Amino acid sequence: MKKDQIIEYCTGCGLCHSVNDTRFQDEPNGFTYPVIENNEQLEFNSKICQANGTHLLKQDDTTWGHYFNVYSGYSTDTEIRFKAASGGMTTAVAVYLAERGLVDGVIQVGEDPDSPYGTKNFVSKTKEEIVSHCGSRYIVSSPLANLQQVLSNGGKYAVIGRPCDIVVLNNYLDNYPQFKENIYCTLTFFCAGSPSVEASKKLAKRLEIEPESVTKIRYRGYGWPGKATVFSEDKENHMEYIDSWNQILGRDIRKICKLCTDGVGEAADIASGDLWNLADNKPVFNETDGVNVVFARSEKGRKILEDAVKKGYIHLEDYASRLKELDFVQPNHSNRKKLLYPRFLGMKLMGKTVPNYDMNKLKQYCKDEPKIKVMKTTLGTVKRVLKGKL
Ligand SMILES: Cc1cc2nc3c(=O)[nH]c(=O)nc-3n(C[C@@H](O)[C@@H](O)[C@H](O)COP(=O)(O)OP(=O)(O)OC[C@H]3O[C@@H](n4cnc5c(N)ncnc54)[C@H](O)[C@@H]3O)c2cc1C
Ligand code: SF4
Ligand code: SF4
Repeated sequence: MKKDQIIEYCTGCGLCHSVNDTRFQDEPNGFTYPVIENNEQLEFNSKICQANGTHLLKQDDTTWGHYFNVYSGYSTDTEIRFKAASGGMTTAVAVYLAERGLVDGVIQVGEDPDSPYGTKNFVSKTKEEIVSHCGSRYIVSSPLANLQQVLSNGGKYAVIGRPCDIVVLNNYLDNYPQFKENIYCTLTFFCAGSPSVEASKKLAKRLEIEPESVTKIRYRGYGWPGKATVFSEDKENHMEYIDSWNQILGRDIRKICKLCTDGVGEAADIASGDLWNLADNKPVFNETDGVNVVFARSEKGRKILEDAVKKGYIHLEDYASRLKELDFVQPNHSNRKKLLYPRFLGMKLMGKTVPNYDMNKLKQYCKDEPKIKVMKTTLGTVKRVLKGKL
Protein backbone atom coordinates (compact mmCIF):
# COMPACT_ATOMS: atom_id res chain seq x y z
CA MET A 1 0.00 0.00 0.00
CA LYS A 2 1.01 3.59 -0.44
CA LYS A 3 1.32 5.87 2.55
CA ASP A 4 -1.57 8.11 1.46
CA GLN A 5 -3.89 5.09 1.08
CA ILE A 6 -3.12 4.01 4.65
CA ILE A 7 -3.70 7.48 6.04
CA GLU A 8 -6.77 8.52 4.03
CA TYR A 9 -8.52 5.19 4.44
CA CYS A 10 -7.65 4.54 8.07
CA THR A 11 -10.59 3.16 10.06
CA GLY A 12 -9.13 4.37 13.34
CA CYS A 13 -8.96 0.86 14.85
CA GLY A 14 -5.71 1.71 16.67
CA LEU A 15 -3.90 -1.62 16.20
CA CYS A 16 -0.81 -0.03 14.63
CA HIS A 17 -0.54 2.15 17.73
CA SER A 18 -0.71 -0.90 19.97
CA VAL A 19 1.87 -2.91 18.02
CA ASN A 20 4.17 -0.27 16.54
CA ASP A 21 3.51 2.73 18.73
CA THR A 22 2.32 4.62 15.63
CA ARG A 23 1.45 8.21 16.49
CA PHE A 24 -1.97 9.62 15.71
CA GLN A 25 -2.88 13.21 15.10
CA ASP A 26 -6.24 14.90 15.48
CA GLU A 27 -7.52 16.62 12.36
CA PRO A 28 -10.00 19.53 12.39
CA ASN A 29 -12.62 17.23 10.80
CA GLY A 30 -12.96 15.41 14.14
CA PHE A 31 -11.08 12.23 13.20
CA THR A 32 -7.58 11.03 14.05
CA TYR A 33 -5.11 9.77 11.45
CA PRO A 34 -1.86 7.78 11.71
CA VAL A 35 1.52 9.35 11.11
CA ILE A 36 3.54 6.84 9.08
CA GLU A 37 7.17 7.65 9.82
CA ASN A 38 9.22 4.69 8.59
CA ASN A 39 9.27 1.62 6.32
CA GLU A 40 8.61 -0.76 9.18
CA GLN A 41 5.29 0.98 9.87
CA LEU A 42 4.46 1.14 6.16
CA GLU A 43 5.07 -2.59 5.79
CA PHE A 44 3.08 -3.48 8.90
CA ASN A 45 0.10 -1.32 7.97
CA SER A 46 0.10 -2.65 4.41
CA LYS A 47 -0.43 -6.12 5.84
CA ILE A 48 -3.17 -5.32 8.32
CA CYS A 49 -5.21 -2.21 7.36
CA GLN A 50 -8.75 -2.76 6.10
CA ALA A 51 -8.00 -0.75 2.94
CA ASN A 52 -5.37 -3.30 1.81
CA GLY A 53 -8.25 -5.18 0.19
CA THR A 54 -7.38 -8.69 1.43
CA HIS A 55 -10.72 -9.09 3.20
CA LEU A 56 -12.56 -8.09 0.02
CA LEU A 57 -10.96 -11.03 -1.79
CA LYS A 58 -12.32 -13.42 0.86
CA GLN A 59 -15.82 -11.93 0.90
CA ASP A 60 -18.79 -13.82 -0.41
CA ASP A 61 -20.51 -12.41 -3.51
CA THR A 62 -23.91 -12.47 -1.79
CA THR A 63 -25.47 -9.38 -0.21
CA TRP A 64 -25.36 -10.64 3.38
CA GLY A 65 -22.17 -12.69 3.14
CA HIS A 66 -21.31 -16.22 4.16
CA TYR A 67 -23.09 -17.65 7.22
CA PHE A 68 -23.69 -20.95 9.02
CA ASN A 69 -27.07 -19.85 10.26
CA VAL A 70 -29.08 -16.66 10.61
CA TYR A 71 -31.61 -15.91 13.33
CA SER A 72 -33.84 -13.26 14.78
CA GLY A 73 -33.46 -12.89 18.52
CA TYR A 74 -32.81 -10.91 21.67
CA SER A 75 -31.42 -11.09 25.18
CA THR A 76 -33.69 -12.86 27.68
CA ASP A 77 -32.51 -10.40 30.34
CA THR A 78 -35.01 -7.53 30.24
CA GLU A 79 -32.51 -4.98 31.60
CA ILE A 80 -29.98 -5.81 28.85
CA ARG A 81 -32.66 -5.80 26.16
CA PHE A 82 -33.88 -2.39 27.31
CA LYS A 83 -30.51 -0.67 27.71
CA ALA A 84 -28.76 -2.16 24.65
CA ALA A 85 -28.65 -0.80 21.11
CA SER A 86 -31.15 -3.32 19.68
CA GLY A 87 -32.15 -6.59 21.33
CA GLY A 88 -29.01 -6.81 23.46
CA MET A 89 -27.71 -9.87 21.58
CA THR A 90 -24.07 -8.73 21.63
CA THR A 91 -24.08 -7.93 25.33
CA ALA A 92 -25.98 -11.10 26.26
CA VAL A 93 -23.56 -13.32 24.32
CA ALA A 94 -20.60 -11.52 25.90
CA VAL A 95 -22.11 -12.07 29.37
CA TYR A 96 -22.63 -15.77 28.53
CA LEU A 97 -18.97 -16.10 27.45
CA ALA A 98 -17.68 -14.43 30.62
CA GLU A 99 -20.02 -16.12 33.12
CA ARG A 100 -19.48 -19.58 31.65
CA GLY A 101 -15.70 -19.15 31.87
CA LEU A 102 -15.13 -19.41 28.12
CA VAL A 103 -13.19 -16.15 28.17
CA ASP A 104 -11.13 -14.31 30.76
CA GLY A 105 -12.38 -10.96 29.53
CA VAL A 106 -14.33 -9.12 26.87
CA ILE A 107 -12.38 -6.49 24.95
CA GLN A 108 -14.85 -3.72 24.15
CA VAL A 109 -15.35 0.03 24.12
CA GLY A 110 -17.53 2.20 26.31
CA GLU A 111 -18.01 5.82 27.35
CA ASP A 112 -14.89 7.57 28.58
CA PRO A 113 -15.77 8.67 32.13
CA ASP A 114 -13.48 11.71 31.63
CA SER A 115 -15.00 13.03 28.38
CA PRO A 116 -18.48 12.89 26.82
CA TYR A 117 -16.76 12.86 23.40
CA GLY A 118 -14.32 10.09 24.30
CA THR A 119 -14.55 6.35 23.88
CA LYS A 120 -12.41 4.21 26.13
CA ASN A 121 -11.26 0.60 25.77
CA PHE A 122 -12.18 -1.86 28.50
CA VAL A 123 -11.50 -5.48 29.35
CA SER A 124 -14.79 -6.41 31.01
CA LYS A 125 -14.88 -9.47 33.23
CA THR A 126 -18.27 -9.37 34.95
CA LYS A 127 -21.86 -9.06 33.78
CA GLU A 128 -22.08 -5.67 35.47
CA GLU A 129 -19.03 -4.37 33.58
CA ILE A 130 -20.19 -5.74 30.22
CA VAL A 131 -23.70 -4.33 30.59
CA SER A 132 -22.33 -0.93 31.63
CA HIS A 133 -20.72 -0.64 28.15
CA CYS A 134 -23.70 -1.76 26.08
CA GLY A 135 -25.31 0.47 23.46
CA SER A 136 -23.94 2.17 20.34
CA ARG A 137 -21.34 4.93 20.43
CA TYR A 138 -21.71 6.90 17.21
CA ILE A 139 -18.35 8.59 17.63
CA VAL A 140 -14.69 7.72 17.07
CA SER A 141 -13.50 4.51 18.70
CA SER A 142 -10.20 2.60 18.60
CA PRO A 143 -11.02 -0.79 20.12
CA LEU A 144 -7.64 -2.31 19.19
CA ALA A 145 -5.42 0.53 20.46
CA ASN A 146 -4.16 -1.51 23.45
CA LEU A 147 -4.82 -5.01 22.11
CA GLN A 148 -1.25 -6.31 22.17
CA GLN A 149 -0.73 -5.02 25.71
CA VAL A 150 -3.87 -6.89 26.86
CA LEU A 151 -3.03 -10.12 25.03
CA SER A 152 0.56 -10.09 26.30
CA ASN A 153 -0.82 -10.75 29.79
CA GLY A 154 -2.15 -14.10 28.55
CA GLY A 155 -5.71 -15.39 28.76
CA LYS A 156 -8.56 -15.85 26.30
CA TYR A 157 -10.73 -13.00 25.09
CA ALA A 158 -13.81 -12.15 23.11
CA VAL A 159 -13.36 -9.00 21.03
CA ILE A 160 -16.30 -6.71 20.23
CA GLY A 161 -15.65 -4.18 17.49
CA ARG A 162 -16.93 -2.65 14.28
CA PRO A 163 -16.74 -4.94 11.23
CA CYS A 164 -13.52 -3.22 10.10
CA ASP A 165 -11.94 -3.71 13.54
CA ILE A 166 -12.50 -7.44 13.18
CA VAL A 167 -11.05 -7.38 9.65
CA VAL A 168 -7.87 -5.70 10.92
CA LEU A 169 -7.67 -8.09 13.87
CA ASN A 170 -7.94 -11.11 11.54
CA ASN A 171 -5.34 -9.65 9.16
CA TYR A 172 -3.04 -9.20 12.13
CA LEU A 173 -3.54 -12.74 13.45
CA ASP A 174 -3.01 -14.17 9.94
CA ASN A 175 0.33 -12.37 9.63
CA TYR A 176 1.45 -12.55 13.26
CA PRO A 177 -0.14 -15.72 14.68
CA GLN A 178 1.51 -15.58 18.11
CA PHE A 179 -1.72 -14.26 19.69
CA LYS A 180 -4.17 -16.45 17.77
CA GLU A 181 -4.88 -18.68 20.77
CA ASN A 182 -5.75 -15.64 22.89
CA ILE A 183 -8.75 -14.69 20.77
CA TYR A 184 -11.63 -17.00 21.62
CA CYS A 185 -14.14 -15.31 19.34
CA THR A 186 -15.15 -12.04 17.70
CA LEU A 187 -18.50 -10.24 17.89
CA THR A 188 -19.56 -7.38 15.66
CA PHE A 189 -22.58 -5.42 14.49
CA PHE A 190 -23.93 -3.96 11.26
CA CYS A 191 -22.21 -0.64 10.67
CA ALA A 192 -23.14 2.20 8.32
CA GLY A 193 -20.24 4.41 9.32
CA SER A 194 -18.18 5.86 12.12
CA PRO A 195 -19.16 9.49 12.87
CA SER A 196 -16.68 12.16 13.94
CA VAL A 197 -16.40 14.05 17.22
CA GLU A 198 -17.62 17.14 15.35
CA ALA A 199 -20.84 15.29 14.47
CA SER A 200 -21.59 14.78 18.17
CA LYS A 201 -20.96 18.48 18.81
CA LYS A 202 -23.42 19.30 16.01
CA LEU A 203 -25.93 16.99 17.67
CA ALA A 204 -25.48 18.88 20.95
CA LYS A 205 -25.97 22.24 19.22
CA ARG A 206 -29.09 20.98 17.43
CA LEU A 207 -30.44 20.00 20.85
CA GLU A 208 -29.65 23.48 22.17
CA ILE A 209 -26.87 22.42 24.51
CA GLU A 210 -23.47 24.10 24.14
CA PRO A 211 -20.88 21.44 23.19
CA GLU A 212 -18.66 22.42 26.15
CA SER A 213 -21.57 21.97 28.62
CA VAL A 214 -22.24 18.39 27.53
CA THR A 215 -21.77 15.83 30.30
CA LYS A 216 -22.94 12.71 28.47
CA ILE A 217 -24.39 11.57 25.14
CA ARG A 218 -26.59 8.53 24.72
CA TYR A 219 -26.97 7.87 21.02
CA ARG A 220 -29.74 5.27 21.30
CA GLY A 221 -30.86 2.41 23.58
CA TYR A 222 -33.01 2.53 26.74
CA GLY A 223 -35.78 1.36 24.44
CA TRP A 224 -35.59 0.40 20.76
CA PRO A 225 -34.44 2.39 19.06
CA GLY A 226 -34.54 4.86 21.96
CA LYS A 227 -33.79 8.56 21.56
CA ALA A 228 -30.53 10.36 20.84
CA THR A 229 -30.08 12.20 24.15
CA VAL A 230 -27.60 14.91 25.10
CA PHE A 231 -27.14 15.63 28.82
CA SER A 232 -25.75 18.70 30.59
CA GLU A 233 -25.64 19.47 34.34
CA ASP A 234 -29.15 20.94 34.34
CA LYS A 235 -31.01 19.39 31.41
CA GLU A 236 -31.32 16.54 28.95
CA ASN A 237 -32.67 17.08 25.45
CA HIS A 238 -33.40 14.45 22.88
CA MET A 239 -34.42 13.78 19.30
CA GLU A 240 -35.57 10.73 17.35
CA TYR A 241 -32.75 8.25 16.79
CA ILE A 242 -33.40 8.01 13.05
CA ASP A 243 -33.35 11.81 12.60
CA SER A 244 -30.11 12.09 14.57
CA TRP A 245 -28.51 9.55 12.23
CA ASN A 246 -30.00 10.72 8.92
CA GLN A 247 -29.65 14.46 9.53
CA ILE A 248 -26.44 14.73 11.55
CA LEU A 249 -24.32 11.73 12.55
CA GLY A 250 -24.56 9.69 9.35
CA ARG A 251 -23.55 12.72 7.27
CA ASP A 252 -20.16 13.04 8.91
CA ILE A 253 -18.43 9.67 8.72
CA ARG A 254 -14.88 8.51 7.94
CA LYS A 255 -13.81 8.44 4.31
CA ILE A 256 -13.26 4.66 4.37
CA CYS A 257 -16.91 4.22 5.42
CA LYS A 258 -18.02 5.58 2.04
CA LEU A 259 -16.03 2.82 0.34
CA CYS A 260 -16.48 0.11 2.97
CA THR A 261 -16.77 -3.39 1.52
CA ASP A 262 -18.27 -4.98 4.61
CA GLY A 263 -20.76 -3.23 6.86
CA VAL A 264 -22.38 -6.51 7.92
CA GLY A 265 -19.52 -8.16 9.76
CA GLU A 266 -18.51 -10.97 7.44
CA ALA A 267 -15.18 -11.44 9.22
CA ALA A 268 -16.56 -12.02 12.72
CA ASP A 269 -17.87 -15.18 14.37
CA ILE A 270 -21.16 -13.44 15.21
CA ALA A 271 -22.66 -10.32 13.61
CA SER A 272 -25.85 -8.60 14.77
CA GLY A 273 -27.98 -5.84 13.31
CA ASP A 274 -31.33 -4.15 13.82
CA LEU A 275 -34.25 -6.24 12.69
CA TRP A 276 -36.62 -3.30 12.21
CA ASN A 277 -40.32 -3.94 11.78
CA LEU A 278 -41.67 -3.31 8.30
CA ALA A 279 -44.67 -1.35 7.04
CA ASP A 280 -45.25 -1.40 3.28
CA ASN A 281 -41.80 -2.95 2.93
CA LYS A 282 -40.13 0.00 4.64
CA PRO A 283 -38.43 -0.07 8.05
CA VAL A 284 -40.34 1.67 10.85
CA PHE A 285 -38.76 3.06 13.99
CA ASN A 286 -41.68 3.09 16.45
CA GLU A 287 -40.59 2.35 20.02
CA THR A 288 -40.87 -1.33 20.92
CA ASP A 289 -38.78 -4.16 22.43
CA GLY A 290 -35.50 -4.62 20.55
CA VAL A 291 -34.92 -7.44 18.09
CA ASN A 292 -31.64 -8.37 16.39
CA VAL A 293 -30.91 -10.16 13.18
CA VAL A 294 -27.96 -12.41 14.09
CA PHE A 295 -25.55 -14.10 11.72
CA ALA A 296 -23.42 -17.04 12.89
CA ARG A 297 -20.55 -16.55 10.46
CA SER A 298 -18.49 -19.50 11.67
CA GLU A 299 -19.15 -22.92 13.13
CA LYS A 300 -17.84 -21.59 16.43
CA GLY A 301 -20.27 -18.66 16.28
CA ARG A 302 -23.15 -21.06 15.69
CA LYS A 303 -22.14 -23.23 18.65
CA ILE A 304 -21.80 -20.21 20.94
CA LEU A 305 -25.26 -18.94 19.98
CA GLU A 306 -26.93 -22.31 20.34
CA ASP A 307 -25.33 -22.96 23.73
CA ALA A 308 -26.26 -19.45 24.92
CA VAL A 309 -29.88 -20.35 24.07
CA LYS A 310 -29.64 -23.59 26.04
CA LYS A 311 -28.19 -21.76 29.04
CA GLY A 312 -31.03 -19.23 28.90
CA TYR A 313 -29.09 -16.08 27.93
CA ILE A 314 -30.73 -15.41 24.57
CA HIS A 315 -33.84 -16.24 22.56
CA LEU A 316 -33.37 -17.18 18.88
CA GLU A 317 -35.69 -18.05 16.02
CA ASP A 318 -34.73 -19.18 12.55
CA TYR A 319 -34.52 -16.29 10.07
CA ALA A 320 -32.93 -18.08 7.10
CA SER A 321 -36.31 -18.70 5.48
CA ARG A 322 -37.12 -14.95 5.75
CA LEU A 323 -33.71 -13.58 4.73
CA LYS A 324 -35.16 -11.96 1.57
CA GLU A 325 -37.01 -9.54 3.90
CA LEU A 326 -33.69 -8.18 5.14
CA ASP A 327 -33.33 -6.27 1.84
CA PHE A 328 -36.29 -4.15 3.01
CA VAL A 329 -35.29 -4.05 6.68
CA GLN A 330 -31.74 -2.84 5.94
CA PRO A 331 -31.96 -1.21 2.47
CA ASN A 332 -28.65 0.66 2.79
CA HIS A 333 -26.70 -2.48 3.56
CA SER A 334 -28.56 -4.36 0.86
CA ASN A 335 -27.27 -1.86 -1.73
CA ARG A 336 -23.83 -1.18 -0.31
CA LYS A 337 -21.76 -3.92 -1.97
CA LYS A 338 -23.73 -3.66 -5.21
CA LEU A 339 -22.91 0.02 -5.70
CA LEU A 340 -19.33 -0.03 -4.50
CA TYR A 341 -17.93 -0.56 -7.99
CA PRO A 342 -19.42 2.63 -9.56
CA ARG A 343 -18.43 4.65 -6.47
CA PHE A 344 -14.89 3.32 -6.62
CA LEU A 345 -14.76 3.89 -10.39
CA GLY A 346 -15.97 7.48 -10.03
CA MET A 347 -13.20 8.20 -7.52
CA LYS A 348 -10.58 6.54 -9.71
CA LEU A 349 -11.71 8.40 -12.84
CA MET A 350 -11.25 11.65 -10.94
CA GLY A 351 -7.70 10.67 -10.01
CA LYS A 352 -8.50 10.35 -6.30
CA THR A 353 -6.60 8.03 -3.98
CA VAL A 354 -8.61 4.84 -3.48
CA PRO A 355 -8.19 1.75 -1.28
CA ASN A 356 -6.32 -1.28 -2.66
CA TYR A 357 -9.48 -2.99 -3.89
CA ASP A 358 -9.65 -5.52 -6.71
CA MET A 359 -11.82 -3.89 -9.41
CA ASN A 360 -12.91 -7.26 -10.85
CA LYS A 361 -14.19 -8.39 -7.48
CA LEU A 362 -16.15 -5.15 -7.06
CA LYS A 363 -17.54 -5.55 -10.58
CA GLN A 364 -18.83 -9.00 -9.61
CA TYR A 365 -20.99 -7.42 -6.90
CA CYS A 366 -22.80 -5.16 -9.32
CA LYS A 367 -23.14 -7.53 -12.26
CA ASP A 368 -26.93 -7.77 -11.87
CA GLU A 369 -27.52 -4.05 -11.34
CA PRO A 370 -29.19 -2.12 -14.19
CA LYS A 371 -26.53 -0.40 -16.33
CA ILE A 372 -28.28 2.95 -16.01
CA LYS A 373 -28.11 2.77 -12.19
CA VAL A 374 -24.39 1.95 -12.34
CA MET A 375 -23.77 4.88 -14.71
CA LYS A 376 -25.80 7.28 -12.56
CA THR A 377 -23.92 6.25 -9.42
CA THR A 378 -20.55 6.70 -11.17
CA LEU A 379 -21.63 10.13 -12.38
CA GLY A 380 -22.96 11.04 -8.94
CA THR A 381 -19.56 10.19 -7.44
CA VAL A 382 -17.76 12.27 -10.07
CA LYS A 383 -20.03 15.23 -9.22
CA ARG A 384 -19.39 14.81 -5.51
CA VAL A 385 -15.64 14.84 -6.15
CA LEU A 386 -16.01 18.00 -8.26
CA LYS A 387 -17.96 19.65 -5.43
CA GLY A 388 -15.17 18.71 -3.00
CA LYS A 389 -17.42 16.38 -1.03
CA LEU A 390 -15.22 13.32 -1.54
C1 LIG B 1 -20.65 3.09 14.47
C2 LIG B 1 -21.92 2.26 14.48
C3 LIG B 1 -22.66 2.10 13.31
C4 LIG B 1 -23.84 1.31 13.31
N1 LIG B 1 -24.53 1.12 12.14
C5 LIG B 1 -25.58 0.25 12.12
C6 LIG B 1 -26.23 -0.11 10.90
O1 LIG B 1 -25.88 0.38 9.84
N2 LIG B 1 -27.27 -0.99 10.94
C7 LIG B 1 -27.65 -1.56 12.12
O2 LIG B 1 -28.56 -2.41 12.11
N3 LIG B 1 -27.08 -1.23 13.28
C8 LIG B 1 -26.05 -0.34 13.31
N4 LIG B 1 -25.44 -0.04 14.50
C9 LIG B 1 -26.05 -0.50 15.74
C10 LIG B 1 -25.68 -1.93 16.03
O3 LIG B 1 -24.75 -1.95 17.04
C11 LIG B 1 -26.90 -2.71 16.47
O4 LIG B 1 -27.87 -2.61 15.49
C12 LIG B 1 -26.54 -4.19 16.62
O5 LIG B 1 -27.68 -4.96 16.34
C13 LIG B 1 -26.06 -4.54 18.01
O6 LIG B 1 -27.14 -4.45 18.88
P1 LIG B 1 -27.07 -5.11 20.31
O7 LIG B 1 -28.32 -4.79 21.02
O8 LIG B 1 -26.67 -6.53 20.15
O9 LIG B 1 -25.85 -4.28 20.91
P2 LIG B 1 -25.41 -4.11 22.41
O10 LIG B 1 -25.76 -5.32 23.19
O11 LIG B 1 -25.87 -2.79 22.90
O12 LIG B 1 -23.83 -4.08 22.26
C14 LIG B 1 -23.20 -3.11 21.50
C15 LIG B 1 -21.71 -3.35 21.58
O13 LIG B 1 -21.07 -2.50 20.66
C16 LIG B 1 -19.94 -1.93 21.25
N5 LIG B 1 -19.76 -0.61 20.63
C17 LIG B 1 -20.59 0.45 20.71
N6 LIG B 1 -20.14 1.47 19.99
C18 LIG B 1 -18.98 1.05 19.44
C19 LIG B 1 -18.03 1.67 18.61
N7 LIG B 1 -18.15 2.93 18.19
N8 LIG B 1 -16.94 0.95 18.23
C20 LIG B 1 -16.77 -0.33 18.65
N9 LIG B 1 -17.66 -0.97 19.44
C21 LIG B 1 -18.74 -0.28 19.84
C22 LIG B 1 -20.24 -1.84 22.73
O14 LIG B 1 -19.05 -1.93 23.49
C23 LIG B 1 -21.13 -3.06 22.95
O15 LIG B 1 -20.35 -4.16 23.35
C24 LIG B 1 -24.27 0.72 14.52
C25 LIG B 1 -23.52 0.90 15.69
C26 LIG B 1 -22.35 1.65 15.68
C27 LIG B 1 -21.55 1.81 16.95
S1 SF4 C 1 -6.75 1.13 10.00
FE1 SF4 C 1 -6.00 0.61 12.05
S2 SF4 C 1 -4.00 -0.32 11.69
FE2 SF4 C 1 -4.55 0.78 9.80
S3 SF4 C 1 -3.65 2.83 10.04
FE3 SF4 C 1 -5.71 2.96 10.82
S4 SF4 C 1 -5.52 2.59 13.01
FE4 SF4 C 1 -3.63 1.86 12.07
S1 SF4 D 1 -18.67 1.59 7.70
FE1 SF4 D 1 -17.10 0.02 7.41
S2 SF4 D 1 -15.16 1.12 7.54
FE2 SF4 D 1 -16.72 2.46 8.41
S3 SF4 D 1 -16.63 2.08 10.63
FE3 SF4 D 1 -18.23 0.75 9.74
S4 SF4 D 1 -17.21 -1.18 9.27
FE4 SF4 D 1 -15.61 0.36 9.59
